[in-house]
Amino acid sequence: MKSKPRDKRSANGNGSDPKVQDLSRDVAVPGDHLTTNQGLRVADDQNSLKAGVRGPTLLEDFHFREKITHFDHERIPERVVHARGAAAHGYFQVFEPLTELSKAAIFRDPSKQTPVFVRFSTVAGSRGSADTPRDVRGFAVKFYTDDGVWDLVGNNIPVFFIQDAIKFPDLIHAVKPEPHNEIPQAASAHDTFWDFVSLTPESMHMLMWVMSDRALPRSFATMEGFGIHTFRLINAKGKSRFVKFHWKPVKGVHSLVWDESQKIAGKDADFQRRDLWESIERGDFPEWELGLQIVEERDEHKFDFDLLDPTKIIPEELVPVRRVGILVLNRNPDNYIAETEQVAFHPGHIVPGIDFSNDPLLQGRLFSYIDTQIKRVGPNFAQLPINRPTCPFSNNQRDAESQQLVHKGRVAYFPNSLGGGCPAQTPEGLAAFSSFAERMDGAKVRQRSPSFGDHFSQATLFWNSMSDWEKEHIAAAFSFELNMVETQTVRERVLNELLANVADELAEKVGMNIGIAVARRDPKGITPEAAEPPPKPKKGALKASAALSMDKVVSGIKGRKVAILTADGVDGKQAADLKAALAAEGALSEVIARFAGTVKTAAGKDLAVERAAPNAASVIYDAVFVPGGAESVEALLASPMAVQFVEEAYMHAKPVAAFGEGTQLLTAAKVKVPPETSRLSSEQGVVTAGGREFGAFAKAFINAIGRHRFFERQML
Ligand code: HDE
Repeated sequence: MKSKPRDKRSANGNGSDPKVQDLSRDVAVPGDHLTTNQGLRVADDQNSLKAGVRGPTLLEDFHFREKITHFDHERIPERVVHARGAAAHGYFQVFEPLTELSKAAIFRDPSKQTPVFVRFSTVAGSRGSADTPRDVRGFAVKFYTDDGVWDLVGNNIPVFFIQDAIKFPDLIHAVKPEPHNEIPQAASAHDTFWDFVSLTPESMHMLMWVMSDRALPRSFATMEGFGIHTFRLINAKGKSRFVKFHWKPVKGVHSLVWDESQKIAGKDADFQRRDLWESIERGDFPEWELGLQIVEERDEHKFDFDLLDPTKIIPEELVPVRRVGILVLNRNPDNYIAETEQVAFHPGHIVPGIDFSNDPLLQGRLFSYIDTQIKRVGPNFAQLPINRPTCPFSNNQRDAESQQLVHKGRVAYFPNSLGGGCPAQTPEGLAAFSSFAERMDGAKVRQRSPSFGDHFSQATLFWNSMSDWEKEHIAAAFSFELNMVETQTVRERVLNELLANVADELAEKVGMNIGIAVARRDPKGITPEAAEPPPKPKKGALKASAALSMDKVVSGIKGRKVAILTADGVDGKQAADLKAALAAEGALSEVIARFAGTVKTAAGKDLAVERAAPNAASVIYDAVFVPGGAESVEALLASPMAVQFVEEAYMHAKPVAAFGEGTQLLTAAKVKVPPETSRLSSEQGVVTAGGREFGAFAKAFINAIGRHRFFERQML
């Protein structure tokens, strides 16, 4: 039955003006009086009701029971994966109309800011785990568009471990803490993970990324994001093109190093969520550009990999990334559980103008996420403020736990005449979603396409695209993980059946570190586990892809944090001048001294101490500066903590700077300083000077911080 919809506005289930996109709806502000949940004013919230001042508590105490039982139920079940997360509100804005590519409302109007909520996460650790393990990071974006909610639920790595969703429970069981003793927390360095991946060669490309420093981002703001799967964009004429989504961080891609990541887990387990929170609080908003790689339908089969295979990237040399819009995170959540925990992402939350491909991993996800949200948050998860669309919504779904809406009337079915035919269907061609009418013809099979069979070429491409220091870090990561594996056959299998098929150099390096000689390779290059020999890369295939390396990334220093080591007698002007120079670039600095309070400068003034040394650690800073002042430097030289601070920062390849007498502390920390320390020198991130050159010195130090790390120091 066809009938016209009534006034669209009244179709909005929550009765609010659908034009107002205010995501702070339902924020509860404390009232003047403490009451029970029933509104009864409470006279005493300090003492439970007892039979006599020293007597037992009475069951009759309804206020006590309501308060405690509610407390007992405060947690919702943590996510089975991606449990540890942090999130923020913001907006997305397209640079120019993309109507030739997609009819999605979000891509139409460059003057429009579409609200978003973005949640970042680690995968393996539980909710209370540290922020910095070696792990993939989730990068999930909820767009509240005019046509409905669109979720782009991606990661910071562009490929995945498996090709078919049916393997996901196996992968996760293997990587999570082992079931008999719940060890290790938030780590892949254990037998079950390596056992599984060694028998699953399709994981090889992803393993390369996870063993690289990509799995140790410096902050959420300095990591890339990827939709991973191939999706479709559909324009108003119904034309479909394939697309891969990218998020390119405006602050550049920067990472930590492994030793540092492990130490941060102890020194500041909240390192990345703190960085996100604080940067938004001070107005330094994290930003990413949305990139699209577009492939015309007719080009679907022109690559030597399958576009539907989620273990493959499209190298940027083959299809450039077109930057089409900006994502800005500018508001912290008001409440962690209500927003960051209860946000419910689902790749099946899609809008007209975007559609799925047949990637078997994506297809499986379309089932999994709605199921998990119903279990985790409840069948009415979509009604919660953080999940609710900002456009009108109305349907005949009813009842279930925690129903938030009071549906009026007796009509909860379609078609109907008693409700005037409402809510009515939207004819195709308007803002309704209709699936792309892809032609399908196939036998019902449980099979992998042979075009998914090459598990090694792109792993080799990744290796070949790395700089020397990146290769060292990757080999060290494989070695670290395998040295934690107790089962010799698993270690051997990873080395001989995975790594040896990627690059001899990698296998040799890892083999040496783990004390196993690389077995002679099968001359046909066939891995014993693979059903089919891996197809040889086509002639003229790409040898390396520059976009995969983090080596040459230079960026502004906004948000970087510099430690300034001081004691009484410090040259206060140098400390203050450097702080000002850093602040002018948007960087942060902290004066550190043995005790909180102040230090006396050489000029007899008070300099505020911003962090006491026991609360500081080199690993939570990006660079270190030692100002001059003979008395101050003498005190620092006598402090093993101060010497170790510089030594460790240097070991982690960070910029290290000292002025005047400050250079003595660098020498004590075994930092190579030039023989003539009074002249400006800036070599491999070690910046020293004396005399009158402070301005040039500060500039050189700022340039060095923009390089982030100087790993070539370790390669010398
Ligand atoms: Fe997920 N994934 N996943 N995943 N995933 C979940 O949903 C799942 C996959 C990703 O911040 C769960 O709400 C299956 C790929 C992110 O809330 C669950 C498969 C990618 C987040 C789930 C995958 C992701 C999740 C757990 C294989 C990158 C966190 C809790 C087919 C493109 C979202 C939840 C947030 C969360 C299932 C593979 C990204 C169980 C079955 C590939 C960023 O539904």
